[in-house]
Amino acid sequence: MRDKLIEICRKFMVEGDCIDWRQITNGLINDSYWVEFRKGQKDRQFIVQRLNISVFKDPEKVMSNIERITDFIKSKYITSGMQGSRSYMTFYPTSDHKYYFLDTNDSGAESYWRISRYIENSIVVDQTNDPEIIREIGHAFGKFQADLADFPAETLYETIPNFHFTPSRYLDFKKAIRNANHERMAAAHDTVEALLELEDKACLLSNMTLEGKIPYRVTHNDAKCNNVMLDEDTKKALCVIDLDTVMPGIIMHDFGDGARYICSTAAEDSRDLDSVKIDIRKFKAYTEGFLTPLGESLTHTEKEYLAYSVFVMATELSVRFMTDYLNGDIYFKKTYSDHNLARAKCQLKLAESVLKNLDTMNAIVDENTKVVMAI
Ligand code: GN1
Ligand code: MG
Repeated sequence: MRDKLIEICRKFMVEGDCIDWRQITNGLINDSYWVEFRKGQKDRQFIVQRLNISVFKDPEKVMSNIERITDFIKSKYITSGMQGSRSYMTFYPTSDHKYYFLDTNDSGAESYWRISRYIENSIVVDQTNDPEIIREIGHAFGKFQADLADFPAETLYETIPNFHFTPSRYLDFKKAIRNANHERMAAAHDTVEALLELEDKACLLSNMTLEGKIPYRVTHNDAKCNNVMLDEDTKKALCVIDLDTVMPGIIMHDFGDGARYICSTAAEDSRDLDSVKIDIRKFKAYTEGFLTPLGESLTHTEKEYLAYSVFVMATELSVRFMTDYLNGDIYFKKTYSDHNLARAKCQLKLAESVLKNLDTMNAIVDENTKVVMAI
């Protein structure tokens, strides 16, 4: 792999010797690597990624969105005197001025590669009990939406059509149920039934967008806590990464997705289902962080359904994991055979816990929002 990484980095005009590299394993879609090069006295670190082109079918559009968004965010930081800061991503072009390199192997298979600057002295967390870190991560995603509030959302490409349109996730799910093999269907039976029961409740927000009841914003659409780089020493949030799915969306996509991941008592794929619940203390910290940059711009409807979106996003993820399990694991990376089944069960358990705690969660949202406009 090292030789391949060096070959790719040369396409992006990286000079010097590769002195270290490792694979980054917390993403479930793309292949990611950290590499370090030394030239003279200077060491430089990069993130090298191979895009999953069965998921991102048009990598040029993905990179076009990312380029425009990073430029937009960067110009805000430069205007406020923070040039060269660790607050925005930097992608490197190839010698022919493209932000990706198309590699074709001997058998004709295509890979799209890109490289970005590694943000020095930074870490990500996958799970934490520290409310300060949770608040920081919530704040980073809220600020990401606030920074892009004046970006023309309609000019972005839809890199994965219907990504968070829950009814279309249910359609895929039902197709998978029809085609599943007997053994997998038997193992999944109770969870499948429970998810089908929840369909109307889970599709509520998507249906409201069709009726024009929820405004579109530019959203990240993959607000997992490991997509926020934190300063290694201070644990302050530096930069939101993984911009492949940045598209027009609703505030609930990021709020709900981020909360279902970081405010759970357990990991996303925990098999100890009795331990899986929404953690109210974590939810409070996350909500405070997320809504500080956005709270005053929320509509009544957004405010009303923010806590509910944690249920929607956990159910949607459960449906997506279950669909993949029934399809024979063709989408998400896995580390053991029924990993997607475990993920689906865990997210369902979390969704049920959110429904039971909605009143408390709504009260926390209320404390952190001032409504100044209504639609
Ligand atoms: C995928 O690759 P990663 O971990 O950033 C997925 C998200 C899911 C997430 C679940 C493009 O994100 O939608 O929420 O796994 N990304 C895509 O952990 O499908
Ligand atoms: Mg991602």
